[in-house]
Amino acid sequence: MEKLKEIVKSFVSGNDIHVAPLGAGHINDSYKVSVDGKEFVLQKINHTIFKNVPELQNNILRVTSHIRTKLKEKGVTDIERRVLNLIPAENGKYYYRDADGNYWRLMDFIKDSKSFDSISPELAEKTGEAFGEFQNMLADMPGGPLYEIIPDFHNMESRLATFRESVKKNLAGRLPEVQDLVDEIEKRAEEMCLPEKLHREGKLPKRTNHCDTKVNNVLFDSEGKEVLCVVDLDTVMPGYVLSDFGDFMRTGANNGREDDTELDKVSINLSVFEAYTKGYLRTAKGFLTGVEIENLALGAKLLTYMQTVRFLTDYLDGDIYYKIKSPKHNLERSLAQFKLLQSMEENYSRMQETVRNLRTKN
Ligand code: GN1
Ligand code: MG
Repeated sequence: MEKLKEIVKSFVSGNDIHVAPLGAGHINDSYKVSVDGKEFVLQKINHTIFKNVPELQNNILRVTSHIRTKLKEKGVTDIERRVLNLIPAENGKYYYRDADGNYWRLMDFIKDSKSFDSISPELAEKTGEAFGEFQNMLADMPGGPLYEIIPDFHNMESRLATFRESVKKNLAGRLPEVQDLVDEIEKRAEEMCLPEKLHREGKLPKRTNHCDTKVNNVLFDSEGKEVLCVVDLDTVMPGYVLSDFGDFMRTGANNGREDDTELDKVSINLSVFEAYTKGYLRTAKGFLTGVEIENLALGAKLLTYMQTVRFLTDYLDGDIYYKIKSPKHNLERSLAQFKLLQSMEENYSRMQETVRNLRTKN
């Protein structure tokens, strides 16, 4: 803890410094800090995943500065609770590199807030509204596209290319066991690469995406009623809006768990789908193009398919990317995601109809 206090001092000066572990993130290590009574969050940035920390911090700085400008224009008064605030280090940079080569950042702690790990239609609607407003505020961010912090992160063509390499190499010798699933993936490959094709044809734009649109990345006030702000901005980068929409549906509109082995429990929750779409379109409709709206439901299938492919790739590679809790965990995850995909396929016309209906209402 003494070492951590020294790191804190490279950002802010003070006498009475306290540091305690915070939360249970899988990627970065977080601490709650208090300096002479003022509260902060200190994070050690995982630079194995986020290889270019200066660009990472610059992305976050651009996004938060632009949102702050927008909030001021709207006359919002409690701005410090509505957007993350990075604190510069004494060297003027928004990160600090310690003697061991670790990267650190400090931001203000948002008081009296909470996040949710489970979902209801009511919560889904508010979450949709929050992510829609997030994209809406960033739609006119100056300075060109953000740095692509994980290249081709949600690019299906490139995910399939990696997957096919893994099938070919069959490093862990698991191919025979999963051949049926490989075939199912290949059957859908063309449909799932449609967004990349539309983009090349100039019909589908890239915008600023959040790229981790889980419900627990939205902070609510302490009563859980009102949205305060969107957090976890590490993966903000250029992408298709259908990706952010789809990743919420993949994680939030599932009646089962991401790695459920009881596949009967895994299916699309259409009430959550509808509620999120309603909230999302309310705030995002103003800037979305027709093609973007028409492909939202495809985004739900696409992100679920992508995750089926990513988990299976890791299983074929011998479990090198995702942490696993049992030897077949990646296969179980992949099968559960595939089950969710099948359920979305069965309900696809209803999902599309929901989007179409809500597009004209609100
Ligand atoms: C990873 O660690 P977490 O849950 O925030 C992954 C996402 C996947 C998700 C699947 C940087 O996110 O893309 O959808 O696992 N993040 C990265 O559970 O690869
Ligand atoms: Mg995350």
